Amino acid sequence: MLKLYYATGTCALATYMTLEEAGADYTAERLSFKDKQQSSPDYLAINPKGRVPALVTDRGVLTETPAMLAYIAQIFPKAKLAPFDDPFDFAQVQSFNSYLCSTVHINHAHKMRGARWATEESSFADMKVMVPKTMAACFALIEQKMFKGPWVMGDQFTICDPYLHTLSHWLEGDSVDINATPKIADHFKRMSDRPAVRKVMDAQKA
Ligand SMILES: N[C@@H](CCC(=O)N[C@@H](CS)C(=O)NCC(=O)O)C(=O)O
Repeated sequence: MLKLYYATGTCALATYMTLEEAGADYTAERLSFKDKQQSSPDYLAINPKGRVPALVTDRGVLTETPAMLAYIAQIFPKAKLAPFDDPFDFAQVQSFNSYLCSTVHINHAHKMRGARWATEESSFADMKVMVPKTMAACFALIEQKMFKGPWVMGDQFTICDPYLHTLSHWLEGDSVDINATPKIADHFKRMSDRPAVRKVMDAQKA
């Protein structure tokens, strides 16, 4: 059985929601960032990167959200979470998720994780100032150039949707008004009503 390691409010929720959408048989274990469980020897033995998500499979541990989402879509083909029959369409899915992973997520991380890139307090403060600007710019680009509607990739719900929804949750804390991007605001509402998403959000509160 699959086992997901996650933490509340993190990018790992995209994988959690995707497991639910796929109807997967899995367990989920929550780590406490407050207690720095992601850096504990036990967890580092599972994921030496010290980050969530990590997905334990019968073939070994997977990390990196875009890889995990594509894996889940492939092992649960009946859920039709990615267009594997069309190389170009699937490349667009990967392109979108790679942008979230490599650009949007990294911009957001400059608010809390400045110590990854600098040592001076003034550098941390400077990085934090940029977060509302860089996040707003990324979401404006997604809204205007990438989001097809009604789902990210058009009519078909894909692994891009839980991932976008997860990062959309960060906007308020990053002082970005989601209503400045009406298509993404509407996507956020529709995603929030999905049973899979509700289940994951409720599990976080438990
Ligand atoms: N590229 C990774 C990023 C994973 C990542 O940075 N996760 C954050 C939570 S959103 C984390 O575990 N942070 C803990 C830390 O930095 O100590 C992915 O997309 O899966």
